[in-house]
Amino acid sequence: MLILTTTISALLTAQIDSIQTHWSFDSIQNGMVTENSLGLNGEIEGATLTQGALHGGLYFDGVDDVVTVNGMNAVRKTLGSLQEGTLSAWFRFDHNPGFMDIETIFYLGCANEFSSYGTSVNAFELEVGHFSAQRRLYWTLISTEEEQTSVPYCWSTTEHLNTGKWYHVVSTTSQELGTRVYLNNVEIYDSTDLTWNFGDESMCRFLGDVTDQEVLWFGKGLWNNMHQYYEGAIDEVRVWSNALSAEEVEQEYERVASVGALSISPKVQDELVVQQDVQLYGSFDNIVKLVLRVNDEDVLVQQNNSLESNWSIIVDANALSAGRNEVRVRGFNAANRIFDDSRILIQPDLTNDGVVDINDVLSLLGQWGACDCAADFTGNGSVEVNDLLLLIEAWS
Ligand SMILES: [Ca+2]
Ligand SMILES: [Ca+2]
Ligand SMILES: [Ca+2]
Repeated sequence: MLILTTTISALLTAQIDSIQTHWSFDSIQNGMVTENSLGLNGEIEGATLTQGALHGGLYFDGVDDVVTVNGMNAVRKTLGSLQEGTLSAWFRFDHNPGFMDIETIFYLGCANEFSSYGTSVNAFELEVGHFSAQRRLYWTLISTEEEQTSVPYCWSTTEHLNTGKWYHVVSTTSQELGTRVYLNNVEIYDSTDLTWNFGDESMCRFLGDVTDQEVLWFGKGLWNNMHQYYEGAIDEVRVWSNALSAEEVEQEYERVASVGALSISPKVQDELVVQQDVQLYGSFDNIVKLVLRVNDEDVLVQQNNSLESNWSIIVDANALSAGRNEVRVRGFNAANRIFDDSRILIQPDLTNDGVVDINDVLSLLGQWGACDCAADFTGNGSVEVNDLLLLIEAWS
């Protein structure tokens, strides 16, 4: 036990020492997002606070929103000098890039100079899209020496990613191990899920390889001879000065993926007799998507952008069958983990004609006795006097 504890604390210490920067995007203060380890704070233009992968994140509108890191001298002396390291980010892009269209998550490079291909002349950029690449994710180093633009290093995902969905990407690079890429905590390899467009996995290239470090942006990049803006959300961007191990990548993933909670308010009874639409409500934490499920079928799916700790949702009476319905409210976090709670909603209108009357009583009497049927409102396996009492109480 002692050895284990010592090992864990040694690992933690090693990890903390290696952290360079962390943009949590948890809050915006005076138009700025703070970066606590090196003070590489970002100036917000347009981007707004939204529910991110871990608590607050930034939403970019795809028109003119960007975050620009202040203090490029500090950037150049720290991140900009790294020859080895790790980049990690959570993102959700909401726009499917067209031809010569990109969605840039992270950009370090020149501010306004274009190559003959219409790209930046000098940059390291993490983006979705490319020439006609559509929804593939790229991590690309573009380098121009005098007249010659070259791309020494560029990987992309082989598969297209999806709009409206959160992803976690990590790219590590070191002289010893070359480059390793993880998507949602799964290492992806060349020739199956990863494509090396330029360079290969044995190569080590990092931010120190960008020769022209004029700007560090989130949500903006250079492509097609213009500035291009990101539409969607970005959160928890981190850069380390060393290549994280697979275990450390997992820790970073779990730091976000393990967080979430959802419950229906204890004020809502366990079993409710309902004839009309009913509002369920409760509290939650770190939920990006809410799903209302009635009897194992999803009847409502909605993205959550709110950072409030309370939620509410209307259950449409038409979604309920006669008798007992299991109504489950499921919250998904950015890693697609589910946090949920449920109630039983009892619809007493057995004849499904919008009123509870003598016909429902007759229907109930017709199912009297042991049965697994709609009229067993109490769910005890038989239709008897308690079920009749519930029906009479709901008489309209
Ligand atoms: Ca965050
Ligand atoms: Ca009826
Ligand atoms: Ca019963």
